[in-house]
Amino acid sequence: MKKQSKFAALLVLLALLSGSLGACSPFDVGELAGQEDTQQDLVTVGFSQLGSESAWRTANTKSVQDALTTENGFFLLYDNARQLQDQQIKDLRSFISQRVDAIVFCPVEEEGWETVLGEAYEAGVPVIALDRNIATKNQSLLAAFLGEDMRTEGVNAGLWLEKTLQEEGRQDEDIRIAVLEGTEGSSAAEGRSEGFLAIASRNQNWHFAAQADAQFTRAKGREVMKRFLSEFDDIDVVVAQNDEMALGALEAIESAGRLYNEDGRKLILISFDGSREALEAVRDGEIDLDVECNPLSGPALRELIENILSGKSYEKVNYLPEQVFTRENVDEYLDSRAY
Ligand code: GZL
Repeated sequence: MKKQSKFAALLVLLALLSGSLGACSPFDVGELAGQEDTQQDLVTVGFSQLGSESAWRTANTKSVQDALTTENGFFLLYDNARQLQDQQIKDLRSFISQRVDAIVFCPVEEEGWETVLGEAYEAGVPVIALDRNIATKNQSLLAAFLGEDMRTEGVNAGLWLEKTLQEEGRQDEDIRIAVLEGTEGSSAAEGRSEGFLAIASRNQNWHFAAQADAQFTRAKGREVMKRFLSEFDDIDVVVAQNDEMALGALEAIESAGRLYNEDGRKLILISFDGSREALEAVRDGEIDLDVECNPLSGPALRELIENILSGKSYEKVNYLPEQVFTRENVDEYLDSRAY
């Protein structure tokens, strides 16, 4: 498309320079011209990924890269912002200056995007929020959202715990809950907390003994859980807002010998994502519930971009299918787990 002519011209110029400097150019101008032609047929997408903090994130990045290939008609510019919102804002400005056809980003936090998204809007570049969403009143700043319904994930975790405690006859027992929260200000952490709280608030016997940001990482999950265990000797439930933190917490719990209390009652461990490694812990009776959060959004993202750019109708808000995993159903899904 029009935007690639500038990029292709640069390629031709570089090739001519390398030719005139006597360097052996890896391709002649003719070949480049061919590349220039194909370059112009590709849809250029700028993709700002928030980081690589979890198996979930790695699978999400791969899903996008596998869908937005040159064979599928895309030229993908990719950047990993390493959990830094300032870097993501720089990424978006760089994509705008390169006049890409569309921008996709996984916003590391909900707030702080109005200015740069306003610049994209003025430049006529549609922006899709992927995976996580932003908190803005001006919904025209985003062409669309494609991701997961984090609040429903939190509600599903709360409903499962409520049902499980009732089945165990513990609906009136004091239940002490520790929460390992994801990145502060992220829609994933906010949504899961809000959904779980909606159920917790109707169970007066549930008490939040401790909660802390463990940044969606295994190391922080282990570190924070170790601290919780040293401060509290009566935690009944741990809610980890992703598998990495749950697996880190499990290491700390098991090394402290606290997976079962002195009465032989198991500490209930709830997680989110549904990664293979965590589902193996569900199968082994260590994690009790894993609420799926689907990272494989590449194919749906490709269709959404094509619809936006071709003027076809499309949904502004798009959720991926998700379910919950327990010991009762995990075996039928474990082997086919893509991540
Ligand atoms: C959720 C996603 C979260 C995952 C974590 O959609 O943003 O970020 O639950 C990841 O594993 O770090």
